[in-house]
Formats: sequence, structure tokens, C-alpha cells
Amino acid sequence: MRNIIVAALALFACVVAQPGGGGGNLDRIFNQYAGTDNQLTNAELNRFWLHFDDDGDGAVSKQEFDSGWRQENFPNPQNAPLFFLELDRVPDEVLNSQDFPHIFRLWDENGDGFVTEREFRFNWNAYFDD
Ligand SMILES: [Ca+2]
Ligand SMILES: [Ca+2]
Ligand SMILES: [Ca+2]
Repeated sequence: MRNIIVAALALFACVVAQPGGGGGNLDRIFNQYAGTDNQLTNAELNRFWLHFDDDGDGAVSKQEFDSGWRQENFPNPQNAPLFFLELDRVPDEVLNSQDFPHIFRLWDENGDGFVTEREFRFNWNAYFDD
């Protein structure tokens, strides 16, 4: 029995320690934008993407995205240009209100209009791990 607990703990530690885009970072982001209901609405996820918009013109340019990604210490900054392309769902080299609904639908796995922490983490890791 004791061995099982030790093994379970070791496994747990492994899972927790996985970089997967900086676990702590991810929790912080999610909590910051999701609010008390612990789910992201479309507007809340938009707010997250728009925090990259340094000049406040309502669109995230590639340059804003790249530099924001590095500033935030998000995972795999060398791939930020590729992440930008993935997120640019209506391809015009900016991320704006045309792209956000598509991104939201991709992240809202079950289509209930909310992105839970599990959905957020799952997609974050899928899109932003190398
Ligand atoms: Ca901008
Ligand atoms: Ca776009
Ligand atoms: Ca959902």
C-alpha cells in the first residue's frame, strides 16, 4: 500500500512539474481572466488576446504578439511567429475581432460557450508546446 502511495505521489509530481507552458503561468493567466466563475467567456478570452495590443488599436500585430509573448515568459518564444499564424484564423496578419470568435470555438471543446480551465490548459498545451 505504501509503495502505491509513493508511486502515485511520484506520478503526481511528474504531472505537476511538466513544463507544458509553465504550469504556474497558466494558472495565473486563467485565474486573472476567468474571474470567480472559473470559466472564460468569449469576452474574457478576447481580453486575454488583446492584452498583447500595446498601441490599443484593437488588433494584435505580429510584432506586438512576439514581444508580448517574450515579456510574459510564455513557452517556446522561438515559435511565437508560428503560434501567431495558428491564431490568425482570418488570415490578414493581425489578430482582431474577426479571429477571436474562431479561436474561442476552437478552445471551447464542448461548445457550451465557456472555456473551462481543463479546456484552456488542454488547448494551450496543444497549440503552444513545441
Ligand atoms: Ca495593435
Ligand atoms: Ca486575422
Ligand atoms: Ca466549454
